[in-house]
Amino acid sequence: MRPYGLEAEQRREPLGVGERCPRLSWKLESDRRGAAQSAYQITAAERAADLDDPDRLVWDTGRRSSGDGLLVPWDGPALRSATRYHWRVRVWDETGAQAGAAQSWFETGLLHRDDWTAVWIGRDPALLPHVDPPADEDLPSPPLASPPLYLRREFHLARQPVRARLYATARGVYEPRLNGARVGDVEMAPGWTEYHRRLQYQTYDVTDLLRPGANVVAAIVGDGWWCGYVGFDPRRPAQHYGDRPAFLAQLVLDFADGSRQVVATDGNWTERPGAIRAADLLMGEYVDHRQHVPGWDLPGVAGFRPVAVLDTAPGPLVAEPDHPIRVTRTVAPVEIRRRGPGRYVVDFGQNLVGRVRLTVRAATAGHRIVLRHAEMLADGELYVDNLRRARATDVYVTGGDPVEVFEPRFTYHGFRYLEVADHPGELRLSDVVARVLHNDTPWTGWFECSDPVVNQLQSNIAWGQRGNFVAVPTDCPQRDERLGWLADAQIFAPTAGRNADVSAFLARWLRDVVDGQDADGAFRDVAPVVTLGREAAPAWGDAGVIIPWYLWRVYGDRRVLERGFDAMRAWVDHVHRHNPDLRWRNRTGNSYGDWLQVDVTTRRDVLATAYFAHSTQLVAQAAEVLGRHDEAEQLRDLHARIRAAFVDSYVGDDGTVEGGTQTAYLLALAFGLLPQRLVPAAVEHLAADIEKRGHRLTTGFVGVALLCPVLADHGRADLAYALLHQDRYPSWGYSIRHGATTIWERWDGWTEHAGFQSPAMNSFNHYSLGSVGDWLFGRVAGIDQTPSSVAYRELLLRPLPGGRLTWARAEQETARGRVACGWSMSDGRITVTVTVPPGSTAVLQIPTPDPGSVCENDAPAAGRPGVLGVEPFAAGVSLRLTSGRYTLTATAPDVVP
Ligand code: RAM
Repeated sequence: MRPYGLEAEQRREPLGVGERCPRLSWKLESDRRGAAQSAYQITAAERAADLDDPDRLVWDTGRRSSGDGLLVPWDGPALRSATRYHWRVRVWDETGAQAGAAQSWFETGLLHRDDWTAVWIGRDPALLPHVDPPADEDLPSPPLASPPLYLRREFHLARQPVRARLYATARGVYEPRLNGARVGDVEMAPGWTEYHRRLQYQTYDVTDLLRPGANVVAAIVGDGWWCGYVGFDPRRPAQHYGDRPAFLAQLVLDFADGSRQVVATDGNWTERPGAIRAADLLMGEYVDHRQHVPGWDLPGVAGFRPVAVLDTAPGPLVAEPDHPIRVTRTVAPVEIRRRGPGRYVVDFGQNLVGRVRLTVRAATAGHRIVLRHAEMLADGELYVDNLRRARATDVYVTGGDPVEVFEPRFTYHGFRYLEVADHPGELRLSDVVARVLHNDTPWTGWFECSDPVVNQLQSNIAWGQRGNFVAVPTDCPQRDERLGWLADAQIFAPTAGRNADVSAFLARWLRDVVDGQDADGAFRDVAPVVTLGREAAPAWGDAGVIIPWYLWRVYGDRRVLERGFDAMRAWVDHVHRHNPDLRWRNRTGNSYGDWLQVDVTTRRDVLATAYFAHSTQLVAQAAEVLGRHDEAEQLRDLHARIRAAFVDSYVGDDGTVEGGTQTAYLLALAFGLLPQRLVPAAVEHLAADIEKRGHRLTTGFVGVALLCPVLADHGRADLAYALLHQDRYPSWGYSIRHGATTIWERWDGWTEHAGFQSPAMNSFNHYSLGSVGDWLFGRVAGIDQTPSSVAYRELLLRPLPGGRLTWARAEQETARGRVACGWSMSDGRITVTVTVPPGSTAVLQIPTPDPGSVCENDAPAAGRPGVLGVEPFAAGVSLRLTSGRYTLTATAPDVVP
């Protein structure tokens, strides 16, 4: 058994950790059945070599009895700023024998206020009227503010530093540079947070970019979320944050003799506009290569003007705590069509989020190429109506070089199609490539099955996640919105956590959610808060309870509960205070109901009250985890009373739920609101509604997540599969049949009978309706955990053969290690293969009509190593397993297609 995947604060070898007591984690792997950790020891030192010298350790936990390697908080001496700590973990196995060891490092950021000497710099306000953006019909209207800043500072080094770090951030978005080279690979830094409360700085290792003699540290700074267009607010967002971009950075150089030199932003920096004449997240970027100053970020360049010091207080700086935005892959075009002289439509074959890189050859200077982006085509031309005010247009003016490469920096678009207009020559497939960007959350999940349509669904879900985990979890990436809508995030979080490690990303965004909470305890519909100032709607505000609970359950992140608990509690108290009769009818904000449901209307008070009960129950559970037993007791009592009120007001003696919609039943069943005796009848009513509609759904954002799970958990897997395989409108399959490569916002985004939905709200890349992804992993393949398990400590493996599928399998890199579950059926046998990581146990339920038929290698399963028990359960056999890999077979179940 050996530890691997070592992380500090949920990231591998992070630079610039801001936590005073960072938490260390590792995973385990072993081929041996029953392998488990019984103890660990962590040692840490400032030099890797010192890990072997007990006298030079800065921290030694000694041998600690524990089965977990999950988020162990540093409890050694106080950490120093800007210091690398190497650490090693050693583990002992279940027999008490010493097993493997592994090592890693993390580096602290600037932990103290007075570590910062930098001040905010920007363009001298007196110069602003003299640097107009270019007048061009393809620029956004109303015109953007002044062009991005090109900032530089020359300095001299007597010798080579042994270590150099750049700590930087912007009011705006920035790209750092050193001696003519780009620093790092982070895009759209510093990301988007509730800037008035927290502004993230990034840390870069720049040791290799420096040299003795003259050096230049530089940056380009654009408007970004700080002062560009954000959301659907038509105002320039000076109203949100500020009216002009600014930059703050500190280059810290350490020399072999222990001395230190700091180059920080101050009045000695200089500035001028450069090739990027305008840049905006929604509108696009305008680059005039003729304005490029060669070598502008190298020593000895003239023509720059002094900057102004805009602010001497650094502000609420925090170290970036999660994976930054990066370009994670490129996508080549599948087709280019010429639509007129110099005008081409490029198809990338995939709705994606990022921007294009265009290579232009041998154009004369001053040639103006216009790039527009769209998700869909109409009659072979870009369909851009649904982008609303987002112009998503990039302009590149050639500089006359033999080969020029254009890629915008400070904008991103959601698109599958690109129009290149006024291209000077023949546009070839190799001249253009799409660059995909998003927060670089490590990919941790893989699902596959025998049906290509379901695999396409999984692919669409994954692309929706990539495209919308950009700075914050956004609703959509293309139109003038891109906001951190709370319901979308809570509905999709369980699916997101299957595909990728979203622990640090969501925990960071939750701070924005909490920052947006008002004094009465109400969250807002979006975080960071822009435009939408009212209290959040039911199922929207509840994200502030559901997501922390989710991060605890799936990642074992207790700190997120500790820090979030008061806010969670305040939210439930807020709803309670305004709804003393326990039906949530007051203070429902914009009450969106079951948003974008079809053909039906789920009653808002039914949905709201169900969510009130659900959130109250989760806060009670969180209180229990945190040892706040009295509060837990009160909340359990409140939950029981809300549940009684729900039944009293909305549930009939025959198991009907008020309104009779699929979502009304799903909420009542999923949240456990019905008396047990009424559950079978409620399931029948739900099933009858689906059947009467010819196996079609009516659910919107809220209900859809519950649809397949509730059906499968109540003996109607046949209907869950019928919905999964449905390809008539409305269904997932319908969009796929019509070429969808992402999840659409609306079931009727485009239909044969009505064409495009209203362009006022019609995104083709919205992940909410893709929340079924959790069920693909959790039931179709079968990876789940028992209700009391945390971070997959006790797996619940429940493969569910059904529908057209002959096999399915999933793998997940969990916080403890690799989990796998898959099944296949042939020749009257079902074969199930599972992987249980060291330290975990599993309850594996194999559906089979013949409990005695379960074998491994032709031997009865009972008595095989690692098999702790075999018992019949309703539809098959339940096995208790220790860690290890298993391949079991049994008589195949009868599956009604
Ligand atoms: C839309 C957003 C989002 C949804 C809200 C209610 O504008 O796209 O997805 O949560 O409305």
